[in-house]
Amino acid sequence: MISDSQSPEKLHKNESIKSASEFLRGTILEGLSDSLTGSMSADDQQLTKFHGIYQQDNRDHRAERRRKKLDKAYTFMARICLPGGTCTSEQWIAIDDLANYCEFNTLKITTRQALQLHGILKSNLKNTIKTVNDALLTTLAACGDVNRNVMCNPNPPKSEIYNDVQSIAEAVDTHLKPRTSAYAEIWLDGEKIVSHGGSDAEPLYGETYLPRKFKIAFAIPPHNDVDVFAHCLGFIAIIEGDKLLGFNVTVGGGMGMTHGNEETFPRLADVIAFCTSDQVLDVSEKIVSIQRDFGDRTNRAHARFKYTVEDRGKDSILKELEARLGYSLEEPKAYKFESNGDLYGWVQDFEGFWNLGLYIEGGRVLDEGNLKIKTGLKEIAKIHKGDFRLTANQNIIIGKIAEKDKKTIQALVEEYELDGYERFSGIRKNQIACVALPTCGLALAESERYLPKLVSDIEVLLEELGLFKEPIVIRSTGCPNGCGRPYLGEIGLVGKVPGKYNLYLGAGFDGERLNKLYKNSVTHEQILDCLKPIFIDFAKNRKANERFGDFTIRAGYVNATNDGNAFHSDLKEIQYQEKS
Ligand code: SRM
Ligand code: SF4
Repeated sequence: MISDSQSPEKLHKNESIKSASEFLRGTILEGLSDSLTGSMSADDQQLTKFHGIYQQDNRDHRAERRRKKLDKAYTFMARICLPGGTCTSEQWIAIDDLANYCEFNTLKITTRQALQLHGILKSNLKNTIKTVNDALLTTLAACGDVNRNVMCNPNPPKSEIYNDVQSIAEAVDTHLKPRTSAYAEIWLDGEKIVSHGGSDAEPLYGETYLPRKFKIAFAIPPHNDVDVFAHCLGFIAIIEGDKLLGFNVTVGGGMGMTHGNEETFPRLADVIAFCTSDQVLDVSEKIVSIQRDFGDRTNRAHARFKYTVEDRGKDSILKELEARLGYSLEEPKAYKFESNGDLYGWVQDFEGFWNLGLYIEGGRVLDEGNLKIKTGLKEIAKIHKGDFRLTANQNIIIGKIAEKDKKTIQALVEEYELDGYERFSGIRKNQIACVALPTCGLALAESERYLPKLVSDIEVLLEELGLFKEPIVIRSTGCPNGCGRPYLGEIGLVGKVPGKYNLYLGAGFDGERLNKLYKNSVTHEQILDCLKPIFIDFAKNRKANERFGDFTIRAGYVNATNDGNAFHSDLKEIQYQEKS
């Protein structure tokens, strides 16, 4: 049901790439067998995203290669879906082994509980995807204009309910997967199926799929570690005693924006209704269908579901949802979030198993110098009989450890120095950095390679003020797309140009309030200059238990972003003033 304003001549060119692709085939197979180039055609690069694959190049080498008149050093990134961030030890080992054949030899734990392999040569792409599938995992729909990896609170289960919520999240993930056989055909030597109709039709998505990417998360209060309000569609578990009553439904969250274009903005989702567990699949499917039909297919900068909700209003979305469901939903129920960070250390779950939350800087699982995170986690996987759970803050939980295995795991954690969480500052333990350079083609500035250094300098300030252990959420991204959800950081840094960032303050510690621009385009030194007096003020004048983000608003440094869409309004003086 595409409206008149979306007449074929006005549609974005990606729409015709999708519709001409025969359900995501394009000429990917031909491109893979072309050994003259390490790259794929521009149209196929749009299509491989639906298969979880991005063409990239190592930007650290770009200038030198240009000087030497060499083509870019093309490789590919593959994103592996792990609904709720969960995988087995065997699966971890399989992906870890694959990383050994990639340029960077790392695993990246993403902010959406998936795993990324960076630096795969085209000639090794098929084998990589096949191996992922042999491990009973998939890259299908990890990216592209479809529903992505469904997120779920990975905290140690306090009751069977936590496992139930995870199962529901997995069911939604499966239900919303594209049905095309192109994936099997291209990567798994599947049989070629003539498309357009027959068994290869996409009953939900149709041949043009969604206007843009779509994201879903499940949160179990009081933990909002998945940042449920940053998602297109969210489900907040409502638990009474030992019963899962159902879920509050949230719609219209998203982070991405463009510098200098106020028509683009991060937006927090609205809570519109309550549904029972049995209704979740239906609600998910119908909301996706609403976005399929009403989302803007003419302008990709305005195509996310958050703009559909913003433009049409949440009440009209609820009305349309109920019309498509054929029944009414109940009013939302009360809930309370306390934080969007992770739990670290040993926690026992309701079955008596132990779970160990480990801090992984920037989510980057690597061996470098004395650092042996990759080897350490692999050694654990070799003996670990439980599961691995990736968190939305790019960390990892070694889950379901039997009492008798606890000592052995702890010994490995100590041997490979994975126990840093015991010593780290509160701000370090609450940091997120997106990938950015050298692999992200959209990065304007460093992020993953920069934030830890900034945090080290900030720690010096905090230590002097007795705030070393204070949990403060700090997030950075190399551009305004928002992959590290920086607009939900009590301190947010968003790259503008190399070495310069916009500095945002004032998000809620519980992930329920966006931050606000405090200073425009500041350097490393200027960021520290800006933060120092605020930290001093905070140390001296905070109220008992007051969070840093709340304080920056009460003390007048920034205005609060009270509405999900009021990010750009009420800005105070934002230019950085040199010290006189
Ligand atoms: Fe993202 C594009 C990395 C989570 C918003 N994101 C990209 C690309 C693929 C760059 C590109 O298009 O060429 C980045 C690849 C970098 C690399 O080298 O690996 C990239 N995004 C990531 C990851 C790996 C960041 C991380 O350090 O963990 C996260 C992978 C998640 C996953 O497993 O699926 C990641 N991206 C997010 C999030 C956070 C979230 O979903 O909770 C957001 C903000 C939420 C949202 O979607 O609104 C996000 N990524 C974007 C956008 C902006 C979308 C928009 O609405 O404007 C882009 C650019 C685009 O889509 O055009 C983007
Ligand atoms: Fe790349 Fe920007 Fe996303 Fe960072 S926020 S990974 S720089 S697209």
